[in-house]
Amino acid sequence: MHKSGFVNIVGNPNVGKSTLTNELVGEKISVITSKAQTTRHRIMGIVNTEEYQIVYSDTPGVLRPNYKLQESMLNFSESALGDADVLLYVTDVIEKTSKNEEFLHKVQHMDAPVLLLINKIDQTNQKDLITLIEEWKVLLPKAEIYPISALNKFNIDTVKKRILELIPESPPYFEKDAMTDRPARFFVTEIIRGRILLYYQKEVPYSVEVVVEEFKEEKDIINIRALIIVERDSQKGIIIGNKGLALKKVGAMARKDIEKFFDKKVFLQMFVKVEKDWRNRDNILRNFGYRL
Ligand code: GDP
Ligand code: K
Ligand code: MG
Repeated sequence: MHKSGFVNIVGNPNVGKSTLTNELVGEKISVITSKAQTTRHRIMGIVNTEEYQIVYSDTPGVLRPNYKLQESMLNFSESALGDADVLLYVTDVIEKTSKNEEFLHKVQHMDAPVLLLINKIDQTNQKDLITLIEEWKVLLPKAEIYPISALNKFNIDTVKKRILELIPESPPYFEKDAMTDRPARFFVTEIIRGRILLYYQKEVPYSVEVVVEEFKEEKDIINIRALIIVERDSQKGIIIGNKGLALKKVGAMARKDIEKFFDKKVFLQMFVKVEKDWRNRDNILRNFGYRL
């Protein structure tokens, strides 16, 4: 008997969805930062054993769209409700109870089992946690509730065990040696974007998209050429920085991350280009892989 299923991870920005995904998958497939909107796509990570194949999907945080880009991000989250065999709704002790009632309503009325994971319990005390659990029982009565700490790996094994019980008998959906549905280039863009989010202040990093123009793997080195797309000339200046110093620093950090990810030496070149108002332009968003 072989089990196989889709386990989809949704919730508000910054509650720890990507940290949890990496913990469940056992690989760093999703970029984690303390900034909201780090994850823009739906990213799958696949766990294989002889007996089962679990396909985890990390999604962008559920937020009210201000840009076409954010509409697409919300689409990724809503589509994750549709094809889940198990839904992991992640919240944390900081956001208390969720603000997005519309999304919660959809979660409450879906067919698949829902595990409500209250993350970051390292940041609270038992009394507050119990109060929070009581509030969630009212908001999502159908969900099973698990307090966890993705960062400290607390209670993750319990959640894994429960997931395994819940996924159905089924042949595998992907090759048994697949680790993700994403090509190598995708991880490069995500890693660079993660570094940009951490390095620059305020709005600038959110108006950035990264395109990998070249990814050439040779015996001892991977040659990568990446384009950083911004919306305005002023942003281009900020990204590059005085005498190119900012871009150099970000490039060095991103290169190290990429080397770690692929376990190989990397030569990384980065260029900056202005595409006016790309976050609102359909054709550009499509080219970047967003579904509209
Ligand atoms: P996402 O936006 O929901 O994907 O959240 P991330 O996984 O990117 O995490 C957002 C921030 O929360 C990061 O700074 C994480 O290190 C932090 N974080 C995630 N899990 C925990 C946890 O269990 N405890 C604490 N204290 N911080 C956490
Ligand atoms: K985040
Ligand atoms: Mg994320």
